[in-house]
Amino acid sequence: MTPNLLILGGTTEARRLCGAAAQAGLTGKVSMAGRVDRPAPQALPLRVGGFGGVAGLVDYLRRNDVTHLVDATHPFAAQMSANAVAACAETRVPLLALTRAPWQAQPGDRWQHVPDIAGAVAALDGPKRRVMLAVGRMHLAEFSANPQHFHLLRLVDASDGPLPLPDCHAVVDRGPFTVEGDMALMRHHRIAVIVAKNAGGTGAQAKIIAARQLGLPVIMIDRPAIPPRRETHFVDDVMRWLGHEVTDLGV
Ligand code: 3Y8
Ligand code: NAP
Repeated sequence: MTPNLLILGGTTEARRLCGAAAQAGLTGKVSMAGRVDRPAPQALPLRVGGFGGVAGLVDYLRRNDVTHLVDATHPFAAQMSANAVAACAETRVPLLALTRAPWQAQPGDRWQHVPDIAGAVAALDGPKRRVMLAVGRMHLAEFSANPQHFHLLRLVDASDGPLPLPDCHAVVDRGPFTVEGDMALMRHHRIAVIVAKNAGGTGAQAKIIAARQLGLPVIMIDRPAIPPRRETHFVDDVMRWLGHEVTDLGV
């Protein structure tokens, strides 16, 4: 059966998979939620916006004769991933997740693991500190529980309204980031602690290496639970799963 692929995207790995699939001449689309103003260009046609829950995704899969679903979303996109498991169980469309291993603490890392955003907020209770919040925009308001801190924020898009934190500075930038750039940012703003999601992969890893080199503590937010599904960390595995013999895909 000639694959008709749907990739749930929004990550570096999803973009690379789109490149491999396009290079192999496969038919398919990549999907994003529409969280940012200008999504990065993708090598497959892009659809943007929610599907409308599990039922909406079931309907989409059927109406578009999707033969294979690859969930290449970010590990914190737990709702999307759970919906994909449920929709593929209902439609029997084969599902494969393209994921990246969580970061593991290395010698020199000063990590404090917390289970979720609320745990990160609680870990910041205490006297004024200079905090780098490298967790995006969607959960900023939760950190207003500690207004005494200075917060350095990094956002993909400039905020269209006042930020929910009284003493903060927002850097508008999208990854992948560099260690040198993140070390300079931390030094310039005299950062004392970094808050990070355990995204894994390389696109957000610069701040973790920068913190290690500067000897700074990291409040590391562990990943949310996702229902079990078939997974791989490798684009080549996905291409083989799609019945495409892997050549030198150069990705
Ligand atoms: C819309 C689509 C590529 C993909 C790039 C990766 C790497 C750079 C690092 C920091 C951490 C953060 C954030 C981050 C990274 C990659 C990858 C990754 C973290 C884009 C993109 C979309 C989003 C959504 C955005 C979230 C936000 C999270 C910023 C594209 C650029 C913090 C996650 O303003 C908002 O509403 C932003 C929302 C979800 C998390 C949040 O809570 O705010 N990603 N990021 C996707 C969609 O609409 O479906 O334009 O590429 C993709 C990327 N962001 O092509 O190389 O693969 O993870 N994204 C985190 O990891 O903590 C930044 O600053 O150090
Ligand atoms: P989420 O909380 O798991 O999803 C919430 C809802 O957003 C989903 O139920 C779905 O709406 C819609 N959605 C999410 N991803 C989608 C996609 N790829 N295509 C179409 N609809 C999607 O997801 P999130 O954490 O907001 O992440 C949204 C997007 O940003 C994902 O593409 C993810 O890969 C990317 N991203 C997220 C993070 C992060 O830190 N969360 C980091 C980097 C990139 P319906 O129920 O209506 O279908």
